[in-house]
Order: sequence, then C-alpha cells, then structure tokens
Amino acid sequence: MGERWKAVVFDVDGTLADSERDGHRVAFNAAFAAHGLPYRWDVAEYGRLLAVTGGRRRLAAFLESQGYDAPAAACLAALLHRDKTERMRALAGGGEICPRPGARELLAELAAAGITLAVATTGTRAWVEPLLSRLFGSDLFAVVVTGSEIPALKPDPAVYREVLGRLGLPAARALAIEDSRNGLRAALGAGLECVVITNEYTRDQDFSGAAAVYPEFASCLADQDGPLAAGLRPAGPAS
Ligand code: XBP
Ligand code: MG
Repeated sequence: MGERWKAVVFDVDGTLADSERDGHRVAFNAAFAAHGLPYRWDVAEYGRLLAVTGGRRRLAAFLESQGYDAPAAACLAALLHRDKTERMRALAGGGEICPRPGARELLAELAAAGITLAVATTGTRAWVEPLLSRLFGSDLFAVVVTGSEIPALKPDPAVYREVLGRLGLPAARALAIEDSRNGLRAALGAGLECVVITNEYTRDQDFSGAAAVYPEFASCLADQDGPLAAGLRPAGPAS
C-alpha cells in the first residue's frame, strides 16, 4: 500500500522559473557587449539556440557557427560563460527572475503531503542556488543537482541518476517535471516517468513518452486523473 510517489524532481529553467527569455538571454547579451562582441540574441534566435543544453556549450556552438574554429570557440565560450554566470547570479539573487505561475502552489502542496522535493538542472550552481533560495526558500529541496557536478548534460540522464542516488530511491518512486524535450529525454533515460509543463519556447516540441503534458502548473494541479495526483493517492488493494 502507500502512495507511489516518494519524491518529485523538478527541472529549473523553463519549469520552476521563467528564466530563459528575460534572464539567461539578457545575461548572455550583456556578456557579449562587455567583451566588445557584436552579437545580440533576440528572443526567436535564443529559442533556436536552446536546442543545445548548457550555456557554455551553447556559446561554443554559436561561435563556431560564426566562423570561430573549435579551440578558439571553446576558449572564448568559457570566458563569456564565466561573465554571463556572474550576471545571471546577480539577476537571480536580485529578484529579477520570476517563478512560473503555480510553481509555488504545487511545491507547497507536495511538501504538505510529505513528498520529498528535488531539483535536476543543467544550469550552473553559482546561479541555481541563489535563484532557488530567492524564489522558494533555502531548505525546500532535499537534493539539488546542477550541471556543475555531472559529467554529461541533458538529454543525458546523468543528472536524474545522480538525484536518485542521493535520494536513495528507485526511479519508479520518483516523478520528474520538465519543460523541454531534452529534459523529458533525460528523465526517461533514467527510468523516471515525466510530466511536461510547456512554455513559449517548448510548446511545439515532441513530448512522446511523457506521462502528461500541460500548458501550465494550474492544469497539472487541477488534473485529479493525471499521473501526479494518481501517484499521491494510496494504491488500491492488490488486484
Ligand atoms: C536549461 C539549460 C541551461 C540554461 C543556461 O537548464 O540548458 O544551460 O539555458 O544556464 P534546465 P547555464 O535543465 O534547468 O532546463 O548557462 O548555467 O548552463
Ligand atoms: Mg528546462
């Protein structure tokens, strides 16, 4: 007996936080300007660049597309990403990044139900920690794994495997909540069921394999027949 879900594992960018368009993108553009580079990523171009996970990898891929050779692109990307990360850390700590509507309500409901909360993100710990602390408090999540401490980024399942290991849970007892196909693939690759909350950048992506897809958290909270609610109810008697 007992509920199926012992933990819910949340993605950050695009899921818990509306952080890409007016957060990361702004920080990347400010880093370009600070280094005298002519590049500015508009909203649409940044949406296309999100296909590459990880800010430093995203920068390197973009710079190669602008004609830099791979070693030069990698070196400049590392320099720009250090600058961008400090800017994003300031935005996050300064309250410039908002939670997605309904995120706080869902987290509070899960915590009240005794569900363990965790985070699995590609983002860099230097801004992830101040963002989570600012938006949700410093002790809400039992485990936070970021792109800073895993060998391979989403869609590789490494981050979800690391979260499960730190929680001491099998994949069957944890539900993932993501916003993107890369995140869905990472969760599925680690054996977790995954609910997707889409956003303006990801709504047209292929979410084959998702347990459910919603346009916002309110729909997920309201869906009493969905995988999240079903896994929070005590299992019925063995048939
Ligand atoms: C989304 C990402 C991150 C951010 C940029 O992460 O791919 O790389 O776009 O952050 P999530 P960094 O798994 O939370 O959706 O520059 O720190 O990588
Ligand atoms: Mg995301």
